[in-house]
Amino acid sequence: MARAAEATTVTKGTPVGRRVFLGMVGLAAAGVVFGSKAQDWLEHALAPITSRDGTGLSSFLPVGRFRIYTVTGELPNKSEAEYRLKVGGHVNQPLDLSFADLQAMPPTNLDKDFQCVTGWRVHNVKWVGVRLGDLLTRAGIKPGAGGVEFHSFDGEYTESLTMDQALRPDVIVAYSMDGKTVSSEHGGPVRLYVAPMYGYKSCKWLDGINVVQGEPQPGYWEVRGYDVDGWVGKSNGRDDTPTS
Ligand SMILES: Nc1nc2c(c(=O)[nH]1)N[C@H]1C(S)=C(S)[C@@H](COP(=O)(O)O)O[C@H]1N2
Ligand SMILES: [Mo]
Repeated sequence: MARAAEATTVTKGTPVGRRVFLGMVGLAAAGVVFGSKAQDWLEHALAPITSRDGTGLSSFLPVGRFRIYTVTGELPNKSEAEYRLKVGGHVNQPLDLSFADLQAMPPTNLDKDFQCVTGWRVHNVKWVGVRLGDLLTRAGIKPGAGGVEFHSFDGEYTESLTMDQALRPDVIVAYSMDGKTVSSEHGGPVRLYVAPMYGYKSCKWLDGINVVQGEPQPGYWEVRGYDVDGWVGKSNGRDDTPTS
């Protein structure tokens, strides 16, 4: 049962790190001084430390639309200027791309839902990015490539897709969300967005794409019991209506 799997993984979640927590307490004080705008931001920022669920930390407070998850307890931060994305492994031409390089490629827009396996869903998020398939084509997939592994600059999170999944038109390397560069809390400046699958497939703070021969390694939550094929409505024992 999905419930049992979630209950098991809860104990393995990592709370927000002490450093981040203390930083937010400092900002709480600032919120008192600077008024409601800072306070709004703060509620949003503090929300992740208020509770935990199956794939991360979440909140009983209204936190706007998304819950912010980070398995390391940190929110890594990279500017657009310092950001790099490496595409390598079983390819003809490894790539080392800047944020501007990504923006110079043909953009793909997806207006779609974002659904976490723990049950929350955000409707109609406006994503812009580069098709993962376009990046892989640019790098040149060598014969025998079976899948793709993703790495995060949080140093811990990983994900994977089969090659068939990776080449779908609704899988993008996203640099914009709801009209702005993907924010640090949402895994920016660049994250993966796998529209047809649960949120855990959408690796935040993406900095590496590794094409492998044969089967890719299962990702962070997959070694902890979640399905590798994370289709919305058709995995993890859930019966959600899939994203349109
Ligand atoms: N690097 C990293 N990526 C991650 C996660 C994470 O903890 N770390 N959590 C995953 C899960 S379970 C979900 S539901 C989404 C949450 O995205 P959000 O924090 O932007 O709401 O990110 C996914 N990608
Ligand atoms: Mo999730």
